[in-house]
Amino acid sequence: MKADLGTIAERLRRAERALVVGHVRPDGDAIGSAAGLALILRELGIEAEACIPDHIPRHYRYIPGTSVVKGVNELRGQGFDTVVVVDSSDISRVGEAAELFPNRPPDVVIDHHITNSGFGELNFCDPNAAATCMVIHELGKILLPHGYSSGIAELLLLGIATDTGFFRHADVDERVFAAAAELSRYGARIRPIAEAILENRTLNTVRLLSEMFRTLVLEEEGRIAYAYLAEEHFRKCGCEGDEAEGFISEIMSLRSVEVGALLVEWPKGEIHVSLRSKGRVDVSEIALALGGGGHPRAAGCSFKGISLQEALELVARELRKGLKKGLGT
Ligand SMILES: [Mn+2]
Repeated sequence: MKADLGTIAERLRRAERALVVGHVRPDGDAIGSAAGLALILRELGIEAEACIPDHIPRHYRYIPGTSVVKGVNELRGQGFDTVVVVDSSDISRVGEAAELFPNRPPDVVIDHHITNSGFGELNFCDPNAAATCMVIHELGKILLPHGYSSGIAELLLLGIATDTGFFRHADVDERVFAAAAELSRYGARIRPIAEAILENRTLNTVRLLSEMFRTLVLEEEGRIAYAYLAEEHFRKCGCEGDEAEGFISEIMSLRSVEVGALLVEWPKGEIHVSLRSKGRVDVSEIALALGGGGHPRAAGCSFKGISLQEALELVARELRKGLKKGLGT
């Protein structure tokens, strides 16, 4: 059932051992909201763990508070009386972490994806929130009215900064700046976050980026752009799959582009697609048509068992349809 943050705060205060879970292929918002909420609960004297059910890209580890996050295997066999799932639109997003709370729904779901299915006992989803960390901050103010540590504040700022493309996206409004100001007052610093996320590429990663641009295709006077990275590109450059993170925004940095896609084949046999729009095209619809999901300006989907070439054709076709619809032609 739907619940307000006051009801959720009441429920969380009754927890003794809590688990906070983010999603597979984690981003800054998943990591920041899982780790941030777990640490807020610890400040309340609750035994709380944060779980990310997947590999955490190396650059997030530069933010000190992320060290609290554990993998699924480290948490097996432990009982939790309260399970919270954050930043995930449906239960499949938590991957193997679902094995930590078998045969029951999570007690609380906190999210900002418009497609959230409401799979918890208590659900709070605010599609107008620029990040799940925005919601965690509101909840944190209810749970800890006298404020919380700079470490927690920095984790929440990480999620807000990364989900808004460092305060660039259209959903950056007064609420976002007000939250950032409050977190800053609690001691959060944007500089270490910017350094960890934006200024942390290795030379190999930059070489991988130039490989990506070699595969770039532009259509419709450059309004559609898509590129790919095959597993061979990663091997050739000595890179891991997560090192292509943020590359989609390099495609979107092209002036002409309205809608863009990046297909990443990693590991071999899996293709992960990032979709972005500057506003006129709704990429959540494109993602949905391809079996994925997300937001109107940032979405994604995955393929298994088809070739990169086949995936490129499927994606290109939906991009063309999406552009037509978006331009009203
Ligand atoms: Mn998010």
